[in-house]
Amino acid sequence: MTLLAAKPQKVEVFDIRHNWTLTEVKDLLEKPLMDLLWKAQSVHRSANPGYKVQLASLLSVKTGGCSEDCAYCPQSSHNNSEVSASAPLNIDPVLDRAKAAKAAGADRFCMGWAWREIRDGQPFESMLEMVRGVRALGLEACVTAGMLTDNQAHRLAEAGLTAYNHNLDTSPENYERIITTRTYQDRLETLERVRSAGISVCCGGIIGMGESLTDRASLLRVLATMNPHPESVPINSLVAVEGTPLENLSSIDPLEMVRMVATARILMPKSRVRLSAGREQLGREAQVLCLLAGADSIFYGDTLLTTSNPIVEADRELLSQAGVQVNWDLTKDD
Ligand code: SAM
Ligand code: DTB
Ligand code: SF4
Repeated sequence: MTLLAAKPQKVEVFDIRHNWTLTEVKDLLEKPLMDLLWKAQSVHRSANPGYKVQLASLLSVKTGGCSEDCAYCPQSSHNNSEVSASAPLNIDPVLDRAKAAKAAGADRFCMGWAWREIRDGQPFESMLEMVRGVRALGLEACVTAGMLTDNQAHRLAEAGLTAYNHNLDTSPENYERIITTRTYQDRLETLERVRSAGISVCCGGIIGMGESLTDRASLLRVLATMNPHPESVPINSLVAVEGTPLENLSSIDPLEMVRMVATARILMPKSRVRLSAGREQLGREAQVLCLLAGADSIFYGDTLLTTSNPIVEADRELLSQAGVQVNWDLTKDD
């Protein structure tokens, strides 16, 4: 008779919860850093084994001249940055950029329009064509273009759109200090339309805009009490652009980014937590700590929308030094 050794039970160290309280989130954000990192690591390794990092490339299809008054944004016509309104890119140049992103190893191609909302008409038809083209290349496609209608969301879904990015940016309490031309509720309703159309939700925010720790906790609580959680959660730190009302804010302490990422990972174990704008200010070691804390996606490519991002060679080196896998065999399907 052969005795079989008892199979070790896999211990799950995470819960998918949608009832996080503000106090719980604040307690996580304020934990001793070593304890926070340990917890985030345990959750991440258990929920997403394999340390795979998704590479998302960004392209601004329609730049500048936006009617919203987002205080951080160089593309708002209310601000006096050097970014001016330009005509949208045509379909072919966008698809050429998508091909180049694929050749450089990107998994997802994200396209941005500096619009308050999508309007029906030729630019929207072109957006649909771009989505179909990106998908035909075998890349995930993401669009960020402001508010949309149910019908537009369904048409984007039909075109094969993988995800729609629409950020909450900050807490409900801090929101009116940052944007006055649309409400938090408008944003939540846009996200609901995206979700109902069967498109993955990409939703996160920005730190370093003068918000309190409670504001950061409150933003994370709104995200983590969504059911389901957003499939992607971009965590940006403010890129303070000259000519915007926030131009004089100083950079955050990089460890605050680490804390934000770690807390997002614990709250939303299976979401992709994307280390987004502001990586140039973070430095190599802080970025590695963010990966350790559970960041499993980055924006990859020399530019974000209108500002710069680390060059791809530097990112390749960073990821290889960190020993994480980039993502040609991704198993997540967000
Ligand atoms: N107009 C669309 C919208 O607002 O949804 C799409 C483009 S908008 C530029 C996308 C997101 O980029 C914003 O919601 C914000 O979170 C982020 N963002 C814009 N400017 C930024 C900055 N200077 N620093 C950090 N994040 C920024
Ligand atoms: C997100 O959360 N960050 C990206 C993407 N989604 C669209 C945009 C960052 C923009 C940073 C400022 C700029 O380059 O204009
Ligand atoms: Fe317009 Fe989006 Fe910039 Fe706000 S963040 S000003 S909506 S482009």
